[in-house]
Amino acid sequence: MADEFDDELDLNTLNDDDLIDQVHDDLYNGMKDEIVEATNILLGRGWAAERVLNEALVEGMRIVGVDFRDGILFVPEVLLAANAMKGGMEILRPLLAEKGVAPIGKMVIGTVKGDIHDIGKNLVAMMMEGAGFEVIDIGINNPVEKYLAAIEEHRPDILGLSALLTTTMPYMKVVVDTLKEKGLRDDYIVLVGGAPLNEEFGRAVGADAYCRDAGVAVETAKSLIAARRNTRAAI
Ligand code: B1M
Repeated sequence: MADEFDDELDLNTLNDDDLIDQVHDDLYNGMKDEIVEATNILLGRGWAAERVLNEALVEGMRIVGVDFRDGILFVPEVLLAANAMKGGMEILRPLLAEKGVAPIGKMVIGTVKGDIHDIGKNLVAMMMEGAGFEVIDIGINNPVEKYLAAIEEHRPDILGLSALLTTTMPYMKVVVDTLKEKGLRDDYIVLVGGAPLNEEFGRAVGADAYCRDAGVAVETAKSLIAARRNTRAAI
């Protein structure tokens, strides 16, 4: 009698190209155990951690991000994909740290004072990590002092602010204005997001950009960091 597990795909039997395609599919479907297994197989075949990260995991999450942006995937699926990605990242992180592979950028992110919503922020943090950023998540209900302490400690490229309430979103301006008062505003790319915000609000509080969702946050972060580095290189 055929065992029900006979039909399961043995990832070890796939060649590298097929295994990478499978990783993209498994990420898309939020299959954490398979991602962990494939990550270990690729490393076992002599792939460098950075190559596994970029070709397997980051590329897979890029596809997830595109379909999330286009309304093909929804929040629960993206959370599952991000969770699966984390499984692979847990294996790769110490290897990448050993080799000193630089993240493509660093972000401090937190929900503003008075606001305890964190599902969207967590999703942004996970997608940013998936895209190769180092993310320092300072949690919820953050007064401006918490943001200041975090940027002083971690020196990020990006400060991300999240708010879900119409009563807390104005606090983003307090944070940006405090950065200005302290002469720190131009040291950081400030990105804001949250369901009640829009482009106009982002401009009004003095952010560099409003991000409609986690996919947009990743793309915006990448392009603003690249633009900033090009400007610095030209000076
Ligand atoms: Co609250 N809540 N809630 N809530 N809650 C809303 C936001 C609300 C719209 C519900 C409603 O009335 N229809 C309403 C706000 C109304 C308003 O302000 N006009 C509301 C309210 C009123 C409240 C309380 C005041 C209720 C009460 O106690 N009377 C209270 C406030 C507590 C507080 O914060 N002080 C409250 C509490 C809660 C729970 C604790 C029960 C829970 C939060 C659990 C948690 O987060 N751990 C909760 C929830 C779950 C919601 C809803 C249902 C869902 C929010 C969510 O997680 N969405 C929400 C109604 C709704 O939005 N449908 C609601 C999914 C998430 C993935 O989307 O957060 O928008 P979102 O994030 C997106 C983008 O916005 C963007 O990317 C994310 C991913 O694509 N984004 C960023 C977000 N942050 C970003 C940061 C960036 C970039 C992009 O930085 C770079």
